[in-house]
Amino acid sequence: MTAPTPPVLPDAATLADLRALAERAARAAGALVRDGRPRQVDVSATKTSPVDVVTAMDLAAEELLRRTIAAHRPDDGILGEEGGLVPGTSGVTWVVDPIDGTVNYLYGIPAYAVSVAAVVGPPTPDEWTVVAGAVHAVADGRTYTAARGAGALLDGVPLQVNAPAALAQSLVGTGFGYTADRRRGQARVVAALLPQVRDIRRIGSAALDLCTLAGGGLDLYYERGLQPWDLAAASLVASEAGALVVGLRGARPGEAMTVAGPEPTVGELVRFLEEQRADTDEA
Ligand code: LIP
Repeated sequence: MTAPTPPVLPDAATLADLRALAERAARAAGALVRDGRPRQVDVSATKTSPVDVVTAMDLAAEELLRRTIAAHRPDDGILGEEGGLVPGTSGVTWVVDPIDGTVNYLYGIPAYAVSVAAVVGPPTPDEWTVVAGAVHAVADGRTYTAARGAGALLDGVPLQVNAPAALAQSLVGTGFGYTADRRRGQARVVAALLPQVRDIRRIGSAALDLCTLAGGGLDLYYERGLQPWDLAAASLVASEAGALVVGLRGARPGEAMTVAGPEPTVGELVRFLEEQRADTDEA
């Protein structure tokens, strides 16, 4: 089987423009989410289960993201959690999550983010290359950004992951799905891991998990079940901050499993997760 042709990356100036637009759009949608949050947030709909919720603000924020991006780059495609894929003709597609951490937003827990990524190549997670992104932490107003080969920043300050610690000294972030079958398997894996690490943190937003890792607030992160929009921008922030972001058994990071952290400890976690068959819903 021939190796896939590496994508043609945009030049440095274009990457900087994409990064700036990602930040502008994420901040604009973040202001709407923050200032427009009613005292009582109502559920507009549910998706994969009664606890996988959509709010009116998810829909409004995604619409603002789409308008902001289209105003500056009308030929680009846009894939959003709520509105799906609107293909483009430029070779650039935007992958957006209007509120990552929707349950936290619903409950008023200050850990939710707007995620905006620019990818090149086919608009499918197994084939695209993330080239720029921004994750805006709505509650504290901070914004993580990255461009491929140009580093990761938090409000303009460079980010660097922690030096690798032994697994037993590592603070590990993770998350859990919305269905009982998936959570049963995830409970099995986290129960086996917990005695072997410093501690576990469950922030409730994959985008903030990966950005927290990028800034040294976590040593490692893993999660099964991430959607492309949860992962796209923050995976670039983490990798540009020095993390390896992978799947299991040589796979790309994605829905089956995403693991992130510095070498060599991330390799220890990958081997543990492979032994636990953590990329299945086996109880
Ligand atoms: C969330 C993820 C989080 C995961 C939650 C949920 P959402 O995305 O960011 O890591 O543990 O179950 O999937 O649904 O808030 O966009």
